[in-house]
Amino acid sequence: MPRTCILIGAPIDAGQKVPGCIMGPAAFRTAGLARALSDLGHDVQDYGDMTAAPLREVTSPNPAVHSLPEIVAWTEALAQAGARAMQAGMPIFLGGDHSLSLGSVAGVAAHAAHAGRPLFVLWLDAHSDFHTPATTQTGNLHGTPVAYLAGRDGFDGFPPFPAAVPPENICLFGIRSVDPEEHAALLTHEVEINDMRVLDERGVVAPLRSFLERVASARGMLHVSLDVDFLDPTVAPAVGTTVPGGTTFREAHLVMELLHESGLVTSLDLVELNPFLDERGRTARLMVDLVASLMGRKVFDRPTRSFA
Ligand code: 6HN
Ligand code: MN
Ligand code: MN
Ligand code: MN
Repeated sequence: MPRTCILIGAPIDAGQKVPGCIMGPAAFRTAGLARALSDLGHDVQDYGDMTAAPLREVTSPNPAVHSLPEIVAWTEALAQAGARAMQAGMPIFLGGDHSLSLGSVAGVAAHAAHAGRPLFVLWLDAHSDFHTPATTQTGNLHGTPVAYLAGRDGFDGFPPFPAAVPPENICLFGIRSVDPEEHAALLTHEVEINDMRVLDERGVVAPLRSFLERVASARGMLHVSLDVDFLDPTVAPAVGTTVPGGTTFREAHLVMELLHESGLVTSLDLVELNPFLDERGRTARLMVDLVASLMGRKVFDRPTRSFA
């Protein structure tokens, strides 16, 4: 089914310390994202790159935290843009580091609450991103969006999250790096955790299908947040936080193909691409190819589903 895809550039890099993510939106465009989508029959509207809201004076009790005013300003701007874009189609947020999801998911959650539909979040990442600004040791706020969308405390200065996503509606998929504070907090929240240990044993298909069945039976909306480091660094080197032992090229495509088959995805983040660390654009091109799989590109287009 043709969709209206709305590209929203979010050149934000203040959520971490490695320079380069700011070039992410340009790299996605250079790698042919819009063309890949329109070739699949989708209508593409590129809203261009956003800028942050005006900076306000905000401080954190945790001295490690840096760039708080910038991230709060981006969160406000992206939440507004996200909620508006949801009325017009399927927003695709082009990062930018993962702190952009503080805003993108806030906007999507506001829309879902307004529409009276439950929101589910699939987090494709090496990391759990479950710190709060109060618990982060690095002070890098790209490690916090899952805690924010789950409604955890510790986000003083941020706009209140519009409608907290129930932990059981959140699925962490592919994780293999969890800090002690995140681990402790995850033990008291019923987040669905498919870490690499689970994916090694069960593969990607069974755990993903069971999550998607829950989304479908709740008639939920589904936000997918794709961090480049979900992939193994051998296939996707262009990210500042590589962790070995990630998903393979084919596993990642299979995840995308299953998501397409489900017809459930209503919004998407593409985050953490650092073009300065890339090798002749291969990571940017792989990310675009993954989006194409998510939006319906197939090796062979079978008339009926044959893997049910
Ligand atoms: N990401 N847990 C580490 C930290 O600095 O808090 C890494 C965060 C990575 C963030 O995946 O977007
Ligand atoms: Mn992340
Ligand atoms: Mn990550
Ligand atoms: Mn940490």
